[in-house]
Amino acid sequence: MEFMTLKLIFKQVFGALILCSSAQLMAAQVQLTDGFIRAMPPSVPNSAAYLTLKNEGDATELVAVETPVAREAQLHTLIEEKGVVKMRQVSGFALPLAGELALSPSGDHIMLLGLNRPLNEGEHIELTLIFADGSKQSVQLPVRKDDGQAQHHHHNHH
Ligand SMILES: [Cu+2]
Repeated sequence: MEFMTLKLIFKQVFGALILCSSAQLMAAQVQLTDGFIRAMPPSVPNSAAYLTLKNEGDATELVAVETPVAREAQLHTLIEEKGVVKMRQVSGFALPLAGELALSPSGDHIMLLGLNRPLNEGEHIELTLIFADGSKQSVQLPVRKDDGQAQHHHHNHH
């Protein structure tokens, strides 16, 4: 009798655990904590997006990005070759388990190629992030001048 009760409890706990993990799979596990798209002069057809994503789920990878404002969005990294810094396309950016992915002007970034129109400072642009498991998530990023410049400006006292 006691054994049967234990077995029943175990079954219920186990069932609850399975429910939990499948519910987690459905929920958004990646959160945007920061990001912007670099404002460029109207004559420049390309720009770049930078963002910080917090991953609250299993390890995954950002494998593609789509946006209505550009012909193509590529994942780029910066590499140094013979003292020259170059951009190189990569197949994905890793999002470690319970970790963070940070894109910045000094490193990995999302390259926006062939802008349909000039992006105005202050407007918000939609990016669709596509992950290795095929899941998608939309984020809105503001258009603004480079972060470094903004910080520099902040320290400029009148
Ligand atoms: Cu690039």
